[in-house]
Amino acid sequence: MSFGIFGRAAGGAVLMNKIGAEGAEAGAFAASVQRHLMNDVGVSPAMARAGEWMRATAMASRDRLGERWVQTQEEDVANHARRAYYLSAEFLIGRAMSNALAALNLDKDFAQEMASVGASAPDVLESEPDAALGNGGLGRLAACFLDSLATLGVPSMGYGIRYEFGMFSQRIADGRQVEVPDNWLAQGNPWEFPRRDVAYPIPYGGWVDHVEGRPVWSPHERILARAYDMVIPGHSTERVCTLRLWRATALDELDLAAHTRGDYSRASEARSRAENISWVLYPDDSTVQGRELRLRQEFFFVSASLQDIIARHVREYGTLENLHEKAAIQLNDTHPALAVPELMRLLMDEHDFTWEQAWYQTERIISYTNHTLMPEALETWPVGIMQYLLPRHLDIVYEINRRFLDRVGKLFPNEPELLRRVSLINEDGERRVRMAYLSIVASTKVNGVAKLHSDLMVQTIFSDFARIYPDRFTNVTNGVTPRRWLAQCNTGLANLIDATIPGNWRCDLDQLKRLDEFAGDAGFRQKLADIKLANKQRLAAYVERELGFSIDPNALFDIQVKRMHEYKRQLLNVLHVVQRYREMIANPNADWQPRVHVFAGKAASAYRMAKLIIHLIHDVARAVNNDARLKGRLKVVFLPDYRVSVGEKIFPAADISEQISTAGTEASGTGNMKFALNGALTVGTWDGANIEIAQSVGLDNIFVFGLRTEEVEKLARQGYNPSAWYEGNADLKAVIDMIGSAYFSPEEPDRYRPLVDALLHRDQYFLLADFAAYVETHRAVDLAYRDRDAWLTKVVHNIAGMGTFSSDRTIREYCQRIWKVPAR
Ligand code: 26W
Repeated sequence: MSFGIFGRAAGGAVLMNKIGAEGAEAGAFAASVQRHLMNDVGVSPAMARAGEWMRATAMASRDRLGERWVQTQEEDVANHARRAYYLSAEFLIGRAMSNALAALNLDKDFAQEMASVGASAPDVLESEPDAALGNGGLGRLAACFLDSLATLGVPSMGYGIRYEFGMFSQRIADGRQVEVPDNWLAQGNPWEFPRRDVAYPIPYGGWVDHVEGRPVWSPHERILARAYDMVIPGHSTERVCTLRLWRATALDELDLAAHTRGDYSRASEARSRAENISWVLYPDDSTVQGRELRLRQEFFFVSASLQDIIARHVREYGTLENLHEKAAIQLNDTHPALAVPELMRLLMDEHDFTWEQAWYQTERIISYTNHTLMPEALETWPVGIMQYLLPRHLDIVYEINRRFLDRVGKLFPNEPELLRRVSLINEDGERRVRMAYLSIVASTKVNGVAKLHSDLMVQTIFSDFARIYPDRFTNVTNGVTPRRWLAQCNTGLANLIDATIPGNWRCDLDQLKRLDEFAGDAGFRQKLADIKLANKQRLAAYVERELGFSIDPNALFDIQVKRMHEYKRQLLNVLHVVQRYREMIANPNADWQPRVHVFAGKAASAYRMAKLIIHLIHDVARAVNNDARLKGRLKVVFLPDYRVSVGEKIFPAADISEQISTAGTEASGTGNMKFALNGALTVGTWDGANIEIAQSVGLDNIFVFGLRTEEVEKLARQGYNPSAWYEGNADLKAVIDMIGSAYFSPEEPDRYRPLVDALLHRDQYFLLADFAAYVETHRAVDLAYRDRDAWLTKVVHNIAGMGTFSSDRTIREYCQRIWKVPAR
C-alpha cells in the first residue's frame, strides 16, 4: 500500500483496500504476538503472565513501527526534507503500549486477543513500567511534542539521554517521602532499537594549543555515545518520529594491561567512569547539584546529537554549506545550550569553517525555549568547571561574548552598565557563564511557553536583550497531546465525543468547539455525569488498592497534582483544607458538600520545605480522615509516586483542578490543560496558561481568584508584611496556629515550626494575601457544584474550549514561525 508524503491514504479505493485488509491484519498481529511470546519471551500462551504478554505484544508492535520508521526515513531523504531537531535533557514518556496500539489501530484487536487467551488486557497494560526520563512539565511537554511531530508528519527527531535510572520512585514512610531508584530497564526495554553502528566519541578535559594560528584541542579523555532509538508513532498517519537517546560507554571497555596484572578494579575503572554519565536523571527541577557530572551529561548528549545531525547531513548532501537550510535545532531550556559552542567548534575545528561562516549558520539553526522565570532555575556554570571540562568551548564562549559586547557597545554607546548586565559572563563573585544569555545571543527565536510568561520574560529577566534583539522574542503557548490525555486515558469521554461529533477530533482538536451546542442537551449532560462518576470510581478503586482506604465517588473530587514546589502553593491548598475542617467541626450538622482532596507530586530530594509540606499533607489527612465528627464528608488523600501513568487515572476523575501558583510564577502549566480537557473546572490564579484557558472556556466557566501579577509586584514593592495578614484574619490565624501547635503532629510538636516561621516572616509566595479569596472561591465552588445542570453546562464549555491547547497547534506554530518546516 502506498501513502503520500504525509501518510494520508489518498483516494477512496486505497481506503477501501485498507479497511478490507484490517481483519487479516488483526489475525496477523495476534499470530505475531504469540510468536514473540514463544520465541523471544520463551513462555507458552497457557503459562504466560501479564508482564510476558506485555513484552510479546510490545515486540509485535515494535516490528510494525520498525517498518514505518524505515518508510519515514526513506521519504525524508527522498524529499531532501528540512528537519526539526528537538534537544532535551528530559523526555517524560510514560508507558508506550496503549499509545502504540492506538496509533497502529490495534487497540480493539489487542483487547479481544487478550480476552481470547484468558489474559486481562488492563493488567497487561499496567505491567509496563513508565519511561520516566524527566522531572515534570518540561519533560512531559517534550514527550507530547514528539507525539505531535509524528502525527503532523514533521521531518524531525528528538535527542536526549538514555538514563539507566529515571525519575526516582516515591515511597511514603510515616508520612515522609523516601526516594527509591527507578530501575526501569530491569526487564529490558522492548521498545528500543539499539543502533550498534551509530556511535560518536565525546571528548572532555585537556588543553587547547595554538598551532599555526589554529586552535587544537587535546582532550584528556574520550567516551563513547551509543544510539538507542525509540520509534514514536503518529496517529492517523503512517509517519513516525524518532527519539534518539544516547548511552555512555567507555571507548576502551577494558584496560587489558591492568587486567593482566591482576588489577581488576583498575581494569574496569574507565568503564564505570564513562557509564556514570548516562546513569541517573537529575531529580531536581530547582537547583543543580553534582555540578560536574551534570555538565558532563549536558555536553555528552549535545555533542553526540550534533555529530549525528552533521553526519546525516554530510551523507545526504556531501557538504555542510547548506546545513542551515536543512536543519532547525530547538533547545528545550538551557540544558542543551552547549550546542552553541559545540556547533561552532565542529564547524570550525572539524570542518574548516571560518568564524563568520560558522556563526552565520549557528544563528540560523538554533532557537531556544525558556520554561521558567525563577532565578534559581536559570542555569549558570562556573568558568572554572568549564575551563577544566571544556576548555575549547570556554574559549568560544569568550569570543562570542567579545563580539556580542562589541556590537552592544556600538548600538548603545552611552550605557556601560548595560554591557555588564548582558555579558555572557557574570562577573559578580565567582565568574559564571550565563547559559540563557548564551542561548539568546545564538538563537533565531527565543520563546516563552504562555502569553503572560513570554510578556514577563521580555519585561523582566531578558529586558535588555529585548532591546538589543527586538524581533527575536516570541510566544508559543504550550499544549498537550489529545491522544494520550483524552482518547487513551478517558475512553468513556472519547466514546461520547465520537458519538456526538463524529470526525477526527483526535487529530483536529478544534472540533471540540462543536460540543458547545450540546451544553443545553440534558441527555448529553447526563452521559457526561455518568462518565465522570465511572472515572471517579476507577480512581477510588486505585486509592483503595494503593492506600487501603475508601473514598466516596459521589463526593466532589478536588485535585492538585504536580511537582511539590513552594511557588505552586500546595500549602495554600492545605490551609484551605484545614480551614474547612475547622468550620466543619465547629458546625458538624450543617449541610456540608462532601469533598475528597487529592494531592500527588514528588519533592526534589534536597528540597526540605517541599518535603515538609508532603509530611503536613499526611498529618492533616490522618487527623481529618479519622475524625468521626465529619461523617466521611471530608477526606484528604496523598497518592504516592505521581508519574505519567498515575496522571492518566487522575485527570479524568477530577471535578476541580487546582492551579494556584502565585501570579507571575508558573510559566505555563500543562496539567491545567489535561484537567480541563477531561471535564474538570479550574480553580486558578491569573497565571501562566490559566489565563488563556479562562479566555478560551469563558470566565463564567472557571473560578479565578487572587492577586494579579501587578498586584503581587505592588505589594512586594510596598513591603509585604505577612504577619499583618495573619493578625488581620481570625480564620487564617487559627489555621496557622493549629498547624504550628501540636494538633496535627502530637508526636513532634515543633514539626511545622520552620513552615510557620517561613509563612509569618517571609511568605515569599504571598499565600496569606491570597488566603481569603481562595477560601471564598471554594465556597462558590460548593454552591456551584450543587446545581448539577449548571455545573455540567460549565463542564461542557470547558471541554469545548480546549481545542487550542492541543500540542498539534503548538507544534504547528513552531513549524511555521520558528523552524520553517512543513507540517500537515
Ligand atoms: C537544572 C534543573 C532544572 C530542570 C528543569 C531546572 C529547571 C527545569 C525546568 C525549567 C522546570 C520545568 O519543568 N518547567 C516547567 O515547564 C513546563 C513546560 O513548559 C511549564 O508548563 C511549567 O510551567 C514550568 O514550570
